[in-house]
Formats: sequence, structure tokens, C-alpha cells
Amino acid sequence: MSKPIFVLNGPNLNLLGVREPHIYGRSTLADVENSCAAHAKRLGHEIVFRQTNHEGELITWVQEARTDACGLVLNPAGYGHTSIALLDALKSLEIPIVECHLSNPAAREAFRRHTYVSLAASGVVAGFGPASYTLALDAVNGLLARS
Ligand code: CA2
Repeated sequence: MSKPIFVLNGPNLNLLGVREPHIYGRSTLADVENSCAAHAKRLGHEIVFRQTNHEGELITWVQEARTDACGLVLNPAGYGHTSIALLDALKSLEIPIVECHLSNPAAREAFRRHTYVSLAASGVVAGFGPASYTLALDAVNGLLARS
């Protein structure tokens, strides 16, 4: 079996389905994890799915992905807009990286229009709710097939 695809989630995404359903929908993060695991299985992959509210922990997991993952789906949440340290960690990876957002940040406040993560990602999937994650898994799978 090849290495898993890491699906990493940044701060406050543990509140999914609990707060702000008008923006982020009613699915919980556990629902998103279950649909990612089922979709990855159909693609012939396993996933490691994690969420943290701590920047350093997210960076440690990105570093872990360097040796232990075949691809990365990352919803950096607020850290995407702020963290050069996260970008530096992502730049050390040689596996496909797909940035993923539930909402469409480009259609929201101006400060959400830029993410540092995009500088290291092969592409971005945003605005499709939980389906952004399964589409991002499709993208990683496609990139792996081409490599
Ligand atoms: O749309 C996304 O997935 C975001 O990454 C979510 C981030 C936001 O800062 C990005 O601009 C776009 C916020 C995550 C907070 O998640 C919550 C979920 C439910 C209730 C409150 C916050």
C-alpha cells in the first residue's frame, strides 16, 4: 500500500456545523472526514485527517507529510492568510499540494483574497462546501497519476 494522502485542517474548523452554518454549512468536520475517507478509498488511497488550532502543530504535520504522505490536501483556514512559516514548511514538500476551502474566499472580505499557501500549492479548490475536499482529493489523485 502506498503512503496516505494527508488532509490537514487549520484553526476553528472544529466548529464546523456548530457555528456560522450560513457560511460553512451544516456538515461537521467528522462528516467531512467520513466523506473524504470514503472518496479516497474509491480512488485507491487512504487518508490521514487532522485538525488543529495551533500554527506550530500544523507546521509539524506538514513536515511529517514530507516523509509519510503521498499528497496533501490543506485547508489552512485563517493561517492561509497570515502564515509565512506555514508557507516555508510547504515549500519543503515534493508531493502534490492542493489548497482547499469550504467557502469561496475570493467572494468574501478583501483580506481573504490572498493566501500564502497558494504560493506553494499546485491548485486551489474553493466554494463547494464539503465537496471542495473530495474535489481536492481528485486533484491530488490526478497529479499523482501524472507524476
Ligand atoms: O472557507 C474556508 O474553508 C476557510 O478556510 C475557512 C476559514 C477562513 O478563515 C478562510 O478564509 C476560508 C475559517 C474557518 C473557521 O471555521 C468555522 C467554521 C464554523 C464556524 C466558525 C468558524
